[in-house]
Amino acid sequence: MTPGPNDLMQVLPQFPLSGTLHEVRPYGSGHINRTYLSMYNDQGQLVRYIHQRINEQVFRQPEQLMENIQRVTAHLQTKNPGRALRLVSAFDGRPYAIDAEGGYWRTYHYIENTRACDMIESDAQAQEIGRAIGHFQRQLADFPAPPLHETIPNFHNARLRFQAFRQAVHADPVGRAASVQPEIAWFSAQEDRTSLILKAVEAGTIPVRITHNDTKANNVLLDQNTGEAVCVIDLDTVMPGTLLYDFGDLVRTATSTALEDDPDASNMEFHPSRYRALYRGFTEEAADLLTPAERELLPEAGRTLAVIMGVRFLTDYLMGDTYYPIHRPGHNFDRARTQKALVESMDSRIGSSSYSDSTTR
Ligand code: ADP
Ligand code: GN1
Ligand code: MG
Repeated sequence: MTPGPNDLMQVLPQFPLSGTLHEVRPYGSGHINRTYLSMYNDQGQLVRYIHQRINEQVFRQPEQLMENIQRVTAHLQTKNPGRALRLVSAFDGRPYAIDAEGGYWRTYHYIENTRACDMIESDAQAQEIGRAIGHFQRQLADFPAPPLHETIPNFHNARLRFQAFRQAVHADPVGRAASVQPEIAWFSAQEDRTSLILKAVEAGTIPVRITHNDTKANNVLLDQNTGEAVCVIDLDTVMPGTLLYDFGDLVRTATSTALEDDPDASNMEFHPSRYRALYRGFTEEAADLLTPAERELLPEAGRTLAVIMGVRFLTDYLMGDTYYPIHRPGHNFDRARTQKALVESMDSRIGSSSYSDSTTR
């Protein structure tokens, strides 16, 4: 048996898991939660689970968060039992367990024969991922009251993200602002355009629905053999939002030609045929949900999310890397630069006004 970290080893006995523990290891490339894979031997059968330590710096109300996830997974189970995330409740019936330091842990059944792609490799994959998120939207369209908790208030609020960015530039707590002036100037110039969707939400011209809010490509698991989308994961930010943000984060991550943290931003371009495939997949499922006002803003969505994420990465760089984990100096700055390069590539291919007509035909 390979021992895991102490805090995880403490909570495993609180869950009804099958058989004897064989191995535990860190898993996946998510930024926010600490994720582990465990393998159990149940009378010769391998049974796997995913365990996650909830990041309480990011999710301040873990019990509310888990209430949301319990409700959402239960709802998705009624729609498609074979293809929805399944929580394992603790012996005491709660959807989480607490370790000796007060840390919250949850357990999911591992979804076998799937993989999460950090970078999309084909138009077919982009189409599948678009379809999966469109389908997810449909499945949540009849989600029953009461409303879900807002696990991160104002998560995609461009105005507040730019405000935090300006404060970071001004405070410059680790003395990095002087060396990144061109990027500060470039992102600062994006604020008005990046606020278009927010303004439409505030004006009530586009509807607030239940959305995923973190639809980066690696949050859709694909069948290892067929490439078909099997399951949408990472449900921490499922809460009221706009479908445009979900489509936008798909565009940001599924139409890019480089990893989000590529140290050479010149590798990052917008890939038009991936966009067309993604749009096809998404609208195959979600076309009849879209209102005319949402359709009109859909072409702004990818650009909006890429700028918002770039601003968040650059803010974190300026603040001394307190939110996103980094694995090398300048990691967050590299992430910000790829987002800038992606937007510049979108603009240069399509013209700065819109990439709707030229890309969806
Ligand atoms: P984070 O919020 O840190 O991104 P995720 O919930 O996305 O955490 O999980 C991190 C990674 O773990 C995913 O990208 C995926 O590779 C893997 N993963 C999570 N849940 C499952 C599951 N139920 N089955 C298989 N793999 C999973
Ligand atoms: C985080 O959890 P993960 O790695 O899927 C972040 C997203 C960012 C993304 C950038 C709760 O997503 O908003 O787009 O990193 N999630 C949270 O890679 O902040
Ligand atoms: Mg994730």
